[in-house]
Amino acid sequence: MSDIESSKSLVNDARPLRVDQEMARLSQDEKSLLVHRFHPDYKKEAYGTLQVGPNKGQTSVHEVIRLLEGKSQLATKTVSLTPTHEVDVLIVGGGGAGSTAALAAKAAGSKVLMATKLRLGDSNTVMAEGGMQVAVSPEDSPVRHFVDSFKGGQMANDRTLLKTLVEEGPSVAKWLIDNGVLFDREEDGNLSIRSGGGSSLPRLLRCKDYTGLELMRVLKDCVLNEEIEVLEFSPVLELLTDGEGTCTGAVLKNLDTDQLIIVQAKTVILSTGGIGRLHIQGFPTSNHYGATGDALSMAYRAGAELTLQDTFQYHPTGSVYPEAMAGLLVTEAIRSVGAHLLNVKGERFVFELETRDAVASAIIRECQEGRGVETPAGRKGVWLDMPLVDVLHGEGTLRERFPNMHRQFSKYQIDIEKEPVLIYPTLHYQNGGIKIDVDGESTLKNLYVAGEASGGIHGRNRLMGNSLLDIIVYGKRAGKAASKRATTSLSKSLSLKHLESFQAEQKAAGIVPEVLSPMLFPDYVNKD
Ligand code: MEZ
Repeated sequence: MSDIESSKSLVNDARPLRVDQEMARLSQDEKSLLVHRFHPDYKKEAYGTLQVGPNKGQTSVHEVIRLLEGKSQLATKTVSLTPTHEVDVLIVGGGGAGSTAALAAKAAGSKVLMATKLRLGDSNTVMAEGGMQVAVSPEDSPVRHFVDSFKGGQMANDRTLLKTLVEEGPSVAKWLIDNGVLFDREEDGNLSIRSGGGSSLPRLLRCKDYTGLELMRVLKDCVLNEEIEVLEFSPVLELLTDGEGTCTGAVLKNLDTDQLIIVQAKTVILSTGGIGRLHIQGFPTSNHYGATGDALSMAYRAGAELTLQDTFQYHPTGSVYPEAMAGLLVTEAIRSVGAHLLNVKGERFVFELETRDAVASAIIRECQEGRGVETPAGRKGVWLDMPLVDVLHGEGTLRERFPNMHRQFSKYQIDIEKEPVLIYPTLHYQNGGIKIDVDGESTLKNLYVAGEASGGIHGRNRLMGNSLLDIIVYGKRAGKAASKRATTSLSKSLSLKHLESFQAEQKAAGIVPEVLSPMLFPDYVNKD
């Protein structure tokens, strides 16, 4: 029997003995020690210092620095800035945050244009599985939600942003339900809620294991029903400013024709999602192909400050086997209903619902210290014992509650009802991003940001389910505020002066850009 098969047998054989096994929780000191030793955010050699721009002198990982200090897609082009579109609010990004912002801006009376790199809905939102945190149960409260998220975020969260997030949770959940989102319900009709890592009470609303897909189904319908104009396959290459610190529009590219599109906008909302496809420190990712951090580089060049740009979330349970599924998300919700994590000897080594930074660190520790399992492709991982869920909750539970997981693995002849799967942390989320205020406005006037591209809400470690909440709460706030500002905004001149200044700063610092930014697609994508 191969090593992998004999290790799997240890997990299968000991399953009945583990049913009632208690696992000690980490003390705050133990957790801090573990994270500082093993979490990728603390790997010094992965980090460098920004030499130009609003965050000059601060650190981030080399991949993000390369992007921020990259070469503009317009660097060698002479661009005519005569507008082809004139709108009140331009929304960049077609996922959950962008769609919500567009709906809010339209409802507030603005002329809205959405532009998206791929198609409406192609985004990380549709890949969100496990749920959305909202304090709706009688025992719960926004205060409790705040405390859990603040502790989870290593107390680095912007308190005002977080307070607003948790307080507006119940009303946005109602808005989603009113618009048609089918959250799971109990037999008595009440909303069904589940636990997540780092939460003191069950607080997750969910739609089986495809919550984001269900949200996006409804949001997309709403955008289409409202007849909001959407330019698909039209990424933004550069923002436009009046040259005096106010955003006035953007330069887009039609991917079919390669033609540039010039949009004059009274306000712009960036909602282009995260950076998973930068594969920071060589990690695989759970993210969508479009997650190349586009907003970060264009906003940075235009003068918007970033915050917490040095911290990333490595979701503890990314698939590592089969190779074709490397990086794919195995939802935390499976651990929240009892699945165990086990090393090569079939031993549990961490309480599975510690915060993600701690669980990911513990898995990395097991693998670094020789207690991981090696896949045929040479990756390391540990077991996630999914069949235990059916033992704990009754046969058929996995199939009923996690149809997406069941289908994904069965494509490769892996039956999650019968055998454990191999997992390892996968790059999942940028904890930081473009600094915003409570209306989503960045430090560049008239430039708003919503969703994962923004930073501050989640501190140094986001709790499960807070990102689906974030995209709706801050999508709405940014849409509303950008629409209001559009009624008073007078700035109309369109220039790329900020880009020229940034390039001059790069030259003075001796930077030779290594990559095109925004990069738009990872370099391994077949663009045909
Ligand atoms: O918020 C998330 O990242 C999430 C719900 C992920 C998951 O494990 O399902």
